[in-house]
Amino acid sequence: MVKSLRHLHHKMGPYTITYFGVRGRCGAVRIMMADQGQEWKEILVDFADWMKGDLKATCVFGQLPKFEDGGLVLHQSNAILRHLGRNHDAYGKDGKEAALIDMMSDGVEDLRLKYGKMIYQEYDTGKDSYIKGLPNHLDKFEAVMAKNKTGFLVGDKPSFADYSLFEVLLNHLVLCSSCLDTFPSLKSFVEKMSARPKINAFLDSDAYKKLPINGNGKQ
Ligand code: GTB
Repeated sequence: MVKSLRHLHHKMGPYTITYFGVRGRCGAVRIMMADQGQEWKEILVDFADWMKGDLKATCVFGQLPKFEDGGLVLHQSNAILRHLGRNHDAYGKDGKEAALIDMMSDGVEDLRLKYGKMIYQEYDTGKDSYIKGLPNHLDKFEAVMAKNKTGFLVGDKPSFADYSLFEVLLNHLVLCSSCLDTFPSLKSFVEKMSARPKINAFLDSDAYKKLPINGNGKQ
């Protein structure tokens, strides 16, 4: 057992993130690595450099983030989160939990996409109606969180879906500081996740605070 764990550990890292100087699609990845006590290297890419196209040409889907785990090169932020989930035992205790975690992660992705569309395409005209419609999305997560009773979406410890939900909720609290007031389980989830010592230290670091949430300065 000890041997196989050591073997698993040996396969991890060093981790490197290559991304623009924003939280964006790496916010949850960074919070998860911080909470798992994992160190990583950051390569921040200037958008003007990116526009030259050389790095883009090497990216599987022509986009960042790029994540490296030793010789493994990954793109797609949710694939990165799942990989970290497998590496750090944050992907459920069995196949059924893993399936539920996938479901919740896809639900977070749906919310992330709506948020991104509002931020990048219709901030000035769409922000108010987005905030008005938000309870209709948040209540689904509230119901799952309230039903599970452990303080996490699935099982009794954080999964990659929890880190993703936590990060998207932090962004929504910046958009609308009262958005969780009617969702006690989500509010307590954010408070408890924020208070986890390694997350608390990371959220308080310059490395985190210096990065804007989004690439266009809207939040
Ligand atoms: N599904 C992919 C994932 O989850 O990883 C989506 C990745 C994605 O949208 N990447 C964007 C990208 O590479 C950056 S995130 N865009 C460049 C391109 O397509 O050529 C959003 C974003 C936009 C702009 C900045 N910025 O200017 O600093 C930062 C982040």
